[in-house]
Amino acid sequence: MRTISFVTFALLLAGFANGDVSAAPSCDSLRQLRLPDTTITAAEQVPAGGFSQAGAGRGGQAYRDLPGFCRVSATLTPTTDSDIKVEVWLPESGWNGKFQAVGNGAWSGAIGYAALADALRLGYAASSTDTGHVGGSASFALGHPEKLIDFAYRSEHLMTVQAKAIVNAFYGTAPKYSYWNGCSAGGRQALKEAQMFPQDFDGIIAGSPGLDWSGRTAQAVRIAQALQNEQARITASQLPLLHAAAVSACDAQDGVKDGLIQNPAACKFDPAVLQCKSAGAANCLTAPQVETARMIYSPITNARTKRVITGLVPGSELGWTDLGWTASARSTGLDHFRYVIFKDPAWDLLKFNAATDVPRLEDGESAALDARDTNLKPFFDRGGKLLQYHGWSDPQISPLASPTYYERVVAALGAGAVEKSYRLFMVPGMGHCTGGEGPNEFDKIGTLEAWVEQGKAPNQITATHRSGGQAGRTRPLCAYPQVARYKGTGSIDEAANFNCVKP
Ligand SMILES: [Ca+2]
Repeated sequence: MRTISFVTFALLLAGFANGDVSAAPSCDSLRQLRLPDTTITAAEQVPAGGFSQAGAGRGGQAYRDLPGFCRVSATLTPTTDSDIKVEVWLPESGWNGKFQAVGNGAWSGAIGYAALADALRLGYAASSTDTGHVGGSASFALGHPEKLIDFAYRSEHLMTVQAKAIVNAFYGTAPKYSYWNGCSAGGRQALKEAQMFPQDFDGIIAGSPGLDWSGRTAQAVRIAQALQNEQARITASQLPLLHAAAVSACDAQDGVKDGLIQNPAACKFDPAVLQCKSAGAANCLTAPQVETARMIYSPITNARTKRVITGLVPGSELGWTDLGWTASARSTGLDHFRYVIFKDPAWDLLKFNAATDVPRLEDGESAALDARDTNLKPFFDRGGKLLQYHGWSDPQISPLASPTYYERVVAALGAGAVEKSYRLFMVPGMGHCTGGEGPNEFDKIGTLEAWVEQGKAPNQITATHRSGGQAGRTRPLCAYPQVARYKGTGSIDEAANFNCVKP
């Protein structure tokens, strides 16, 4: 038996309830905690500044400022094929009384230490999961349908349930508020939670969500396939040229020439303006390169369901260095077709056929990864708040997927219900989750806390652009569908000189 007796544990809790803080379960004793389908594998006190983690993506130096905490590791096994690793970090002192679950990226397969640390610094009890497998490939899914479900939504939900139980055991009280905070794949997880497990969180941050997960894989594979032809590739040195032309076409539409397109959805830009007039000309694109750019901006329509899978938008070009022939956009898309759709590790990009393969995306296991269900009513009805953001210059995940989903939710539930519970902030000039030319630093968790805990619904959020460590331009981010409009006087680098208005 891996448990302390229930009686012992209940006595410890009773001691805490009577005000005897020293009788609350110590970090050590959490090892004896018994939870369904859960094995606590470690519970150790980490002194202030004492955390370092090989493979955490940053050196120990990045964690020197962490307060002391109780680090709990657990393995969740909801099915015989499940192997879900979870960590729960519990501040030893200064707990803010709240719980924050942090999301993952791409195919994940790793605990998100940097995000856990960010939550801990704010006083949160926090948790993260590896989503049930190790490593960044989808090969885990081959022959393991239960592991794919763990990745799709089960690991995140069960992590949340068990982490709250661990919080309760350690502090002797349940968290006052619980939040999800994730971007990219973590934004997909965020929306899955809101859609499927409305009781898990009081507030959910869905950043740059891969909500049309499967559709995005088709976009990634289509582009990667086209770029097998070297003639079609736009070189890194040509991207600034294309970007300048796109911005030039639409920058002034929003009333301010500031290098930013406030509403790229309304920007009509044809890269043919850059097509070379003669062979060997410089500072121009060849006809195949123009076609590549058009493809990247263009949607794919599912031939069977007629659903439109949106593309990237003008302004995002500087981020196109990673499309198609390297790294993440290609591998996440390729992996989806290999291991989820065709279950064939030898499947190759060259086999992709949009007419026949795209309809497969909305079936079975593939569809289960998407987070496009509009039924947020149970989450809204119990008071849940959803804060979504997406950079317009996201080169990884179509930013148009976010307003498309928002509008579908409005159509399904009505504008009134959405107004009370859901805000989308599109961020001009922001890349994937962060970075880019526009003001892109803003307080997501603080904004959500104020909404959930004090009823202050955010209609605008001030964002800052930082370069070289210096804070520069500020600008309001406006609740969709509003956009920032210059008042006509004062610096265009000061948020106060802008209003949020209907476009
Ligand atoms: Ca502008």
